[in-house]
Amino acid sequence: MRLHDYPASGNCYKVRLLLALLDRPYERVPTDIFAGETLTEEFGRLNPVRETPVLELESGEVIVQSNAILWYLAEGTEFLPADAVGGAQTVEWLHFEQERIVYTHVAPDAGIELNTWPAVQSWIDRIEGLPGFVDDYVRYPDNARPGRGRSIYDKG
Ligand SMILES: N[C@@H](CCC(=O)N[C@@H](CS)C(=O)NCC(=O)O)C(=O)O
Repeated sequence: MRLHDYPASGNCYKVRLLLALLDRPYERVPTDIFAGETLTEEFGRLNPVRETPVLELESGEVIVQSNAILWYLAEGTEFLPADAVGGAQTVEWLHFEQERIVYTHVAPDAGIELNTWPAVQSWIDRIEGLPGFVDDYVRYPDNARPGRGRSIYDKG
């Protein structure tokens, strides 16, 4: 598997985290979203929306949208309950995360005080205690500032 990945993206971090928790090998393809690397023809063929993460499977199939990638990877593991309520609660969490959190590290910037959300904090504590947990999320570099780079947000 090949993951097209931006280190400072919470959406990419979620995928790296699940891959680490599942101990799945993969090739990481660093993609600087603020250096125009999502604006190339090659990247546009992978994901016409020009966003990371993108997961390329060995079969050649491509999965985009971080939560779709998480769902694919989690299938058949303890991270995706097989029962209807568990599945519904997983979808609930994935939507809540995209709407309000975009992984925990950026939540303070999104105006949410995580420590006032006991369910979120207990989720973080549980995940951080799992074997294989990695925290390789990095802060946005300088070229992410408005006017400094080339991305879908700022074509320069
Ligand atoms: N809903 C999408 C959002 C993906 C997204 O916004 N990706 C950002 C990084 S977090 C990106 O690659 N942006 C491309 C750009 O800035 O050019 C997902 O969850 O995968």
